[in-house]
Amino acid sequence: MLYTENKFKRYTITSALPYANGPIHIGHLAGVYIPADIYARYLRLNGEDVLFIGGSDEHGVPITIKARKEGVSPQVIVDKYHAIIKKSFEDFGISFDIYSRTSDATHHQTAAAFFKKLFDEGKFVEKTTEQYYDETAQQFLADRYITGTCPHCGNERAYGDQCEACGTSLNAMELINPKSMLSGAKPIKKETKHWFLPLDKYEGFLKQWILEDHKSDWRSTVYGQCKSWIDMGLQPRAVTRDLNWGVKLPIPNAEGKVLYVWFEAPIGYISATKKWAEQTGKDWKPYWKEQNTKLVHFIGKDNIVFHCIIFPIMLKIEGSYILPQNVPANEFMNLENDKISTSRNWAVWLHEYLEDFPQKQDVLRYVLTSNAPETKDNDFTWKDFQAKNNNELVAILGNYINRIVVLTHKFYNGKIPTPEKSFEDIDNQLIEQLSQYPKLIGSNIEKYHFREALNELMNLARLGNKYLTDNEPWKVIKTDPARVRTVMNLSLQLAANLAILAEPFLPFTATKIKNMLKMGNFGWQEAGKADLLLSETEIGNAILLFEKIEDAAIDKQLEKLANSKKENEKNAFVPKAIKPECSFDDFTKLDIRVGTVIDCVKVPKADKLLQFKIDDGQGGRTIVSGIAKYYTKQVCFIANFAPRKLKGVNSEGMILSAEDADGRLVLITPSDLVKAGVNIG
Ligand code: B3M
Ligand code: ZN
Repeated sequence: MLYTENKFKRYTITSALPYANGPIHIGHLAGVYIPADIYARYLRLNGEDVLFIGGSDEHGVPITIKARKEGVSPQVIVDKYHAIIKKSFEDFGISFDIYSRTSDATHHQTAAAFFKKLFDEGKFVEKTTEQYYDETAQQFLADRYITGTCPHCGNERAYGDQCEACGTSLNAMELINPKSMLSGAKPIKKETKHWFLPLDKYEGFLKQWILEDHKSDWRSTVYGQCKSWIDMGLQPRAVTRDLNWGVKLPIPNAEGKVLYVWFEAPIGYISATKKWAEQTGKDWKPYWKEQNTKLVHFIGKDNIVFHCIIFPIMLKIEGSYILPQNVPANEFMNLENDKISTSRNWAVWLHEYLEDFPQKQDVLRYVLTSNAPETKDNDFTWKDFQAKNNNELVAILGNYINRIVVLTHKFYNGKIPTPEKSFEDIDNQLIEQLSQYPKLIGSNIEKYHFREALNELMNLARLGNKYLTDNEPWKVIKTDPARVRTVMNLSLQLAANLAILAEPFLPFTATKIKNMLKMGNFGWQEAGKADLLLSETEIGNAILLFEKIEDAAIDKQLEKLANSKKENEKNAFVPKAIKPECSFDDFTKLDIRVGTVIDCVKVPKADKLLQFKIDDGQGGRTIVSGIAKYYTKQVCFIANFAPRKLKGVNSEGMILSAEDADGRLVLITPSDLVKAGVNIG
C-alpha cells in the first residue's frame, strides 16, 4: 500500500549507465544514484516488486579517446573502470539488483536485434551525408572526436555532439572552426551512409504523451526541457556511426559501422534485465512489457533528451514496450561554487572520499540528499559537509540514539522497560505525531521529493530529542521511576521507528540502530507504531553512529581542491604576446653579466626580498631581488641600471629570473661556471 498511488504491480527503476572511462564522483551520486537507491529501497520496504538496474556504458567516443590517450585498447579501459565504478556503488550501498555492462554479449545481441527489427520494418531513413573526416588519421570523426566553437554560446571547447557549457545538443557540422581531436588538423568533409531515426514523425506522439499526459506529474525542469525541444521542432537523428568500437550493425555492407552509443546504451537497461532474469530464474518480460509495470528513469539533466524523447520514440516504434512513467532528472551538483569537472580534477572522487573518511558513507549520502539538486543546481561545500555532520547527524540523530541506549543500560541493565498502563497527554501527543511520519516521509519519496523526505526523518529525531528534554528522565528517575519507564519505553519505540524510516536514506546507520535495539525486520507499513519493541527484552550496547569531523579533515580536502586549481591555472597558462621589434643597438645598451653569489640574506621586514652580495669581478655589489629561495651559485644580472633603494637597501642592478605559470620565480643561471663579471650577449 503506497500513499499516493497503487496502480502498479511492479517497478522497473533504471539509473543512467556511467561511461566506464573514469571513476565516479559526488556529482554522479547526488544526481542519479542516491535518489534512485532511496526510491528502490523505499519500495522494497513496502513489499513492492522492484527491479533496480545499473550498469556501465562501455561504448562511445569518450572511451575510445581515453584508450588512445593511454595507448591501450578500449576493452582495457572499460575493464578497469567498470570494476572501480562497480566497487564504489557497492561501497556506498547502492542496492542494484544487477550492475551490468554494455560490452556484454547479451547486450550486443539485444541492441542489434532491436535495430534489426526497426530496420526490417523500414522505420529508419537511409541517408548519405557529408561527415568530417581526418585525412591524417584516416578516420571519420564521430561526436567527441571533433571539437570547435559552439554556435550558441561561443564556448571554444564544444564537442561534435554536445556543448557542455550551454547544454545544447549539437551536430558536428554546426561547429565553428572544427578541429580533429586525433591530429588537431582541420577535417575535410567526406560522404558516408547512415541510418536516421525520423524523430520529426513522432512529434504528435510526444505532444500528447509528455505535454498533455505528463503535464502535472513530471518535474517542471524536465517538462520544460522537453517542451522546448518539441517546440523547436525535431530533426531526424543518425543512429549509426563510423567507428570500430561498439555494437556492430547487424546488416550486410555496413563494415566499420556501429550503433550510435545513445541508441544502444538505453537498450542496456533491457539487456541488464535479461541478464538479471537469467541469473535469478525470473521472467524479464513483465518488467518491460506489462502496462502495470512502472518504469522510472533516474538521470542527470544532461541526459533528458535521450530518456524523454529519443528512447521513448524507439520504444514506441518497436511497439511491444512500456514507456517511462516518470523521469525525475536532477539538476547539477557543483563543488565549492564551480562546476564539477573530470578533466580539471575538480571533483570529490568516491574512492578517495572513502580513503579519507572510512565508514562514513552515510554522512555523504545524507549531505548529498539534504542538498539534492532537485529543482535547481546546488553547491557542495566541505564546510557545509562538516556542519551537517556535526550539527545534524551527530547532534540530533546520533545523540538521540546514544542517549536512550545509554540510559536503558544505566536504568534497566539494558532491558526495555514496561510502560505504565495509562499515558499522559504528552505521551499521547508523541504517539500521535509518530504515527504521521511514515506517510510524511513516504509520500514525499513517492513524489521524488527526497530532500523534503529526509528533512522529515530528521524532524522525527528532533521530536525524540524534544520528548526527552521535556520529560527529563535522568532527573525524574529519582522521584518517579514508574513515569520514567513509560518515557523510556516510548523513546525506544521512536528509535525503532527511526531505524525503519532511515533505511532508504542511511542504510548503514539503520542497520547499526537495528542491531543496537536487537529488533527484527519491519516493513514500512509497520512503522508509525509505538509498540514495535517488546517490553523486558534486551537491547545491545551503544555504538557510536556518527563522530564529529574536525577542521583539520576539512582543511585537507580544501587543500586538495586548491592544488587542483593551481594545477589548472598552470595548464591554462598562455605565454605573453611578443613585444614590438627591438634593434640590436638597443639590446647592446643593456649590460648583462654573470656574477657569483657570495652571500644571500633576507632583507629585514620584507617577506619576499633577498639581499645578494655579488662578486661582479670589479669589487662586488649588492642587489636586492624578489627571489623566494636562498641561492649560492652564479646568477645573471643587469649591471648598468641606476641604483635604487629597496626597503632601505641600495640595490645596484637586477637579477634575471623567469616567472613560471604559477607565479614562481626561477633564476636564470649559466649552464657552466664562468668567471665572475663576464658579459652576456
Ligand atoms: N553514459 C552519459 C552520461 O554518463 C551516458 C548515460 C547513458 S544512460 C543510458 O552522462
Ligand atoms: Zn554552447
